[in-house]
Amino acid sequence: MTDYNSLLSCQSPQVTVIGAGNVGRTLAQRISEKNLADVVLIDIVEGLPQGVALDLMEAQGIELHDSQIIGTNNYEDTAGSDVVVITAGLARKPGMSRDDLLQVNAKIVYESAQKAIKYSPNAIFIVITNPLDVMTYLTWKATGLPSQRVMGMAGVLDSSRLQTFIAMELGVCSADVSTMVLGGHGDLMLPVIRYCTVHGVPITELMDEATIERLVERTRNGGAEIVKLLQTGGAYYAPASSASLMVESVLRNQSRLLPTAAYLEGQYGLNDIYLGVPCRLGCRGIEHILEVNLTDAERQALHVSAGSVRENLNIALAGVGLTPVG
Ligand code: TXD
Repeated sequence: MTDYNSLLSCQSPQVTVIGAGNVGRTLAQRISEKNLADVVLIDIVEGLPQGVALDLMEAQGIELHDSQIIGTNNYEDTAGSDVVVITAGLARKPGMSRDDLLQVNAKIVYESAQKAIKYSPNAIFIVITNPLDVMTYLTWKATGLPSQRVMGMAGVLDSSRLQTFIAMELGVCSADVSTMVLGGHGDLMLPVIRYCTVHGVPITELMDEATIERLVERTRNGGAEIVKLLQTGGAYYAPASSASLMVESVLRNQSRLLPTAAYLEGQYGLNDIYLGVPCRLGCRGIEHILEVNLTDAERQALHVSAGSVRENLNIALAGVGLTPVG
């Protein structure tokens, strides 16, 4: 007789979110409400992740999802996760740049990644903590995973911000606007205007140069604009949506082509660095890095952005006792 019980796997996918602050808790909400996975929310502050998880669970019957959400201060409870998202660290205060967070967050992220990999050796890691490209590299080092299994979220957010600004300027639906922002998640990020379209129509045919430049500047300052308005803390709704898109592409093996901080080994003429480039994301993590054609000026801008990431990377590596890269 067939043993039907043995055929059933009762295991839902599990995502650990490290850091139960604004981004982490909003991401837990997005993941659960989309029914993507069960969520383990972990934080260093006692009671915080437990309280947030309970609050989210108390909406389950209204939001009608099946995800279990638990909060904990103990890495043992994160065991067997399919995806680990790192949001732990300090957020920006008004007047602070992303790079000001470097030293403190380096230690937090490096140690969190080391603890998480112990209990979830098969996980794919998605890093959110700033400065993003540097923290993603540290996570790769800390976990010892193949680079395809470690990635950073920033390009989806930066592209989504530019998408929003173009849609607002033209009075069209954001869904019809397609944008591409590459490079580091900092003031030197590279919005590639030639690849931005409204339903296939290049935006250069719809807006003059000065308008495009204004929207590009607003994108570069997109995080700071919100920090200034909020006064305490930074953006978290759009960052959480961006991260949940990446989690979804991995868990559902969707092969979405998303700008992702990926480890480069010669692509775009860059080596041994994590930087934002278009990637196909699926169940194995980064399944392909797409090398789009860049003009000389765009390529140079990407390399300048990489140079600034590398400077911070070397400071961060030294801070956690690792050898700087060339
Ligand atoms: O595009 C992007 N990558 C980003 C990055 C977009 C938005 C925010 N970005 C960065 O994410 C931001 O600059 C911060 O570095 C992180 C988290 O931002 P968030 O707004 O969520 O910060 P909070 O609300 O201060 O939450 C951080 C939480 C808080 O609850 C701390 O107690 C916790 O992190 N924390 C820790 N958790 C676990 N383990 C350790 N060691 C730890 N230290 C702090």
